[in-house]
Amino acid sequence: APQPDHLNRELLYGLLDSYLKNDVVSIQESIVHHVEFTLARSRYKFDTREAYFAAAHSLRDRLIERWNDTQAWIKHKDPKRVYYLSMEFLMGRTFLNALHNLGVMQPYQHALSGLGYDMEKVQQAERDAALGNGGLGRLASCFLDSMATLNLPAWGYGIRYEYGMFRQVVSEGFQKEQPDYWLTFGYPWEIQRPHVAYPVKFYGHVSVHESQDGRQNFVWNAGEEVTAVAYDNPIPGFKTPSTINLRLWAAKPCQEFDLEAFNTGDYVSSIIDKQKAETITSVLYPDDKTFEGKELRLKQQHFMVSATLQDIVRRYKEQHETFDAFPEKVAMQLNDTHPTLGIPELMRILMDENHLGWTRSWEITTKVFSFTNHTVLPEALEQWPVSLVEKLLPRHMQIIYDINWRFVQELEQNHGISGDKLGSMSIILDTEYGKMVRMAYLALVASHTVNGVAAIHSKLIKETIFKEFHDIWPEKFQNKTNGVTQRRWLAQCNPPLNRLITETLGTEAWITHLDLLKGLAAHAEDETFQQKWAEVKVEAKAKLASLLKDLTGDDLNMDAIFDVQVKRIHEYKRQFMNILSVALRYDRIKSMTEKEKEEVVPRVVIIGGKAAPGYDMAKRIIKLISAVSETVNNDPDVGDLLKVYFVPDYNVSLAEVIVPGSDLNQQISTAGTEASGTSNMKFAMNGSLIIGTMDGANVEIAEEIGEENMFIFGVGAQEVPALRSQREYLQVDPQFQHAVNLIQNGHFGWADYFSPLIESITGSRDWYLLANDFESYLDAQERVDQEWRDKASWTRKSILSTAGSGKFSSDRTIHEYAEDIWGVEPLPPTIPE
Ligand code: CJB
Repeated sequence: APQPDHLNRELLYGLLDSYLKNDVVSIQESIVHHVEFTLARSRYKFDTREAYFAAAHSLRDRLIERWNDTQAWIKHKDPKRVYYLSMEFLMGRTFLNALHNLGVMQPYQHALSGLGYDMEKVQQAERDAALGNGGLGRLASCFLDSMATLNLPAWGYGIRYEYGMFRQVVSEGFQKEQPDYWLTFGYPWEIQRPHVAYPVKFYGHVSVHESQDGRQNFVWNAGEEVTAVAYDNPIPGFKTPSTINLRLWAAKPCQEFDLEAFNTGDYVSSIIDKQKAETITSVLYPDDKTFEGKELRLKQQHFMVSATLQDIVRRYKEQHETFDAFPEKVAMQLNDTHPTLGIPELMRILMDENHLGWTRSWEITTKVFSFTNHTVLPEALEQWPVSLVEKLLPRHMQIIYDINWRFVQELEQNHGISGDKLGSMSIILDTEYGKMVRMAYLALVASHTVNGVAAIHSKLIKETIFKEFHDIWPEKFQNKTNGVTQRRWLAQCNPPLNRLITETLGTEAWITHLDLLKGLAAHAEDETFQQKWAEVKVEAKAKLASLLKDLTGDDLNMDAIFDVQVKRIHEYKRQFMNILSVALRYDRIKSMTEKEKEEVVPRVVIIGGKAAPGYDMAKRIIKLISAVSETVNNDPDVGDLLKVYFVPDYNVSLAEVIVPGSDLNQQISTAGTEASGTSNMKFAMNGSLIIGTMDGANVEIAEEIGEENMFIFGVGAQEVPALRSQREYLQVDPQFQHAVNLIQNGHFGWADYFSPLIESITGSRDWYLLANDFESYLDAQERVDQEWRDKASWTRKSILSTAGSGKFSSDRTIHEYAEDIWGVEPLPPTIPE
């Protein structure tokens, strides 16, 4: 039990560890206590949702106890800390995760059932915290789980959006977005900290004052000020008392600023005006990989980093007199370029508020930041108009100009760079629409390390988008292949498989040392084990089938391959190619005799994912999937040989059912476009076979589990540029043409509506090379069917998928970040003798 030494250790330690008891009766008492006094309901009458809230509050008490101990201990030891700055954290549900990580699943289950509540139903009452779009946000959440489990002195920082990722409703095949007001009934996992609040400034102008020693002092006279209020979310580690913090900021009107306005007579308007501050954190931008350039988004970014840096600097200064030790005490990871404004903000804080000179400030700044790139897609790269940055953050724009000026000098003087090349590396880009700030370049110049998220991606960024920077600073570049937490994505979401693995390995140590899964390989050929493995898969499939039954009323064919593609809808991910092959499969079945049909391997194709609200093509793809689904599922000639479902509102909680229940998963992006992918890792862990291209982390998954245990197809990343330039001369595969014709000829209706889709894959327009890869994709699909016919062989591959997935634990990823980038060490909270 960690506490500073000067406190009364005996008294404190006496309370800790024994204060909140985890026997069934104590837990029941605490649940009932919260029913009565937190929810103010009667203990004689509360429904399942109230049972959830009361149980959540009871568990929250236990989280707070550990959180307090961990934080006091870290403060006492004052190690180097790492801060993970991210505009997105896609947390999903917390209840089950906290129960598992705290090791109190059993007593809570008994406590609830003793009170008359079913754990499964109680847990379903929780809403997802969906403060992220997709891969990037979910990665941040997996990282928090690993940082806590590895006992790292780490915190996450982000925004407490009031509206998270929109709820997707599909009506007549069209996506409709509905607001996700996830806080309606309160969020029991957060602790509001009204006293942890900072002013955040916007607009205004900069004035220069000469100080007595002749130095220039820059003063930012802001035009608007809002308050950032902290909400803390305890993140428990697994099998360790270590509980770290995710601090999310909410915008509130500033109380003190501009009191004059109230005295001008229009009191009510003044109040209403101030309330506008809250809009800054009202909504998550739902665009995955398209830079939008909205002023409110820039405000959000500055709001997040400004509050965060004030908090970090305040914490540092509490324990240190000077900034000398700052780089030895602080590491900050920028999750993509979204928090890059933290760089000029730290410079501003050091220079303008703490009166350090430029050189000292720059030296400190460049030692603390590192940054992760998550995509090479050009449309995702952030470029803010200088005019907008200048208006919103005038002092920051000056600093960015200064950083760039010195950088350009360095390029000229130390690297002999001049002319066009100088312009192409400049942080400021001159365009016909005016000057832009290239955020990735700013992040690169100021960070000591930049990393990609899978080996192939890290190689590509060095050769393409950041080539010129790699030429001068090769030592800055690293790879950190992504990972996912096996706690959520295997141990918790797939209890039968968890039990089988633990029983087979004779230990549950794999839950913290995922490499141990390779021990399963020795059993891959064992028939009895295969039998057990197959039974576990059937259990998981049954859960997925029941979810689909609830959604559609259909009973699924349990002998079918459950074939899943779930991820954001994007042209580069090629859901379109998937549905084209489904259309073809349908057409083939239609032309078969009853005898021929007996040979068909049945499939259930499941596709899910959200389209960015402004992404027209992606929305048309959803409509196409729905149209094919409508035709296929209602065709008596097809029966249960083929079914197609679009699962609406794909989110973390649905993934926790869909991933374990799949036999096959599709990771079919055009090679070189998917930076890593992380669902591929989750599927592999759960024994689902991958059909995929040599893209992102698929490449490393193939190294680990063996290409022969996957269905690899398609062109390689190195071939893509040449193929793109030859697209118009491609001899299109007749099957591809036939699938396209089916859609074009209105076989699934809506031919006109689908014509932009068809155009997008025709001739020279086919940027993502669907036509090139289609034949080889069909071939891989044929191999899938063949393999399914040999149950033993399929199961063997499924076992080997799980066995080979050990590398893809986010524990491994975080360990590498800690060692190679952050220089932080584990600090396990110790229990005193
Ligand atoms: N990614 O989710 C996003 N959003 C972006 O804006 C850019 C990239 C994804 O990040 C994941 C985590 O690194 C990757 O696995 C995925 O390939 C990438 O698309």
